Amino acid sequence: MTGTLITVAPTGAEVDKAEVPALPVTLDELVAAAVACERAGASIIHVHLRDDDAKPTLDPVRLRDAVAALKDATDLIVQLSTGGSVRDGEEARLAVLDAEPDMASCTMGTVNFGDDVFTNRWEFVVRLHERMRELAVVPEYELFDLGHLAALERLLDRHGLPFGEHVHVDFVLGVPGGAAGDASTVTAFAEGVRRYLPEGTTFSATGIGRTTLPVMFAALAHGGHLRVGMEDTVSFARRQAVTGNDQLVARAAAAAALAQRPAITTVEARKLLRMRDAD
Ligand code: KMH
Ligand code: ZN
Repeated sequence: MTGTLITVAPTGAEVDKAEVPALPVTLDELVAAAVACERAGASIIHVHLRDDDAKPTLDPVRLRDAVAALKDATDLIVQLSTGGSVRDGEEARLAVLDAEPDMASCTMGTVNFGDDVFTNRWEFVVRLHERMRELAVVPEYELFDLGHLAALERLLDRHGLPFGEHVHVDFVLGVPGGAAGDASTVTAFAEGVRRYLPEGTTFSATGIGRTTLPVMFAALAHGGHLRVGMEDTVSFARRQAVTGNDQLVARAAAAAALAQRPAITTVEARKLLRMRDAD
């Protein structure tokens, strides 16, 4: 068993800056958060951008600028979200890949998302998977429901392995409309990975809102990796707001160290995920 890969998802598309002033939304805030999170133990940053009004955007120039700025200031693996917000269209989401990130997310199916629907048609998932391979971008397959495991098995069976031939998935648990964020659900997903996905598949897990801690501890117990960040939770403890993304990363790193699987470095993470610049 390896150490723990920690991904930080600092911003997301849903949290309102006006309600959560600590949310990083400008490029300067994003880079400052990234630097602090790398210091605290993160090796991947999962990026959503905001516009000048702090609303979600997939603007191609902003995406390129963000990739460059993050690479300039940190050694973090830059993973762009192709999920965007529930209002983004397929072409704009696919065009995210043109910003040449190291990694990108690829959600394995449509899921109810609170009062909205996060749409991921099969044909669109296939296009994302194939375009990422063409561009040597490593996917992180996002699983919001158990059925997404079977969808990923089908994708790999029909369309082949991703770039690098290593499969990495992330369980996104506790979304209202998706799989629950509790220990037994993490167990079901971890067993599903072993049953349906290629040997050596790695997984991380994140729990939305108050499911953060049970999901974190269960993922560590199953030898999994961790994703944390203000995309997923803005509350550190009961009646205690998160002060910054690095606070969540530091807590995840401390839990990983207690589990005898300390946070791995960005160099180790690149090797684990078979990235194009792993050596
Ligand atoms: N914002 C959600 C609708 C991803 O980044 O790939 C989708 C999401 C998943 O956050
Ligand atoms: Zn996201």
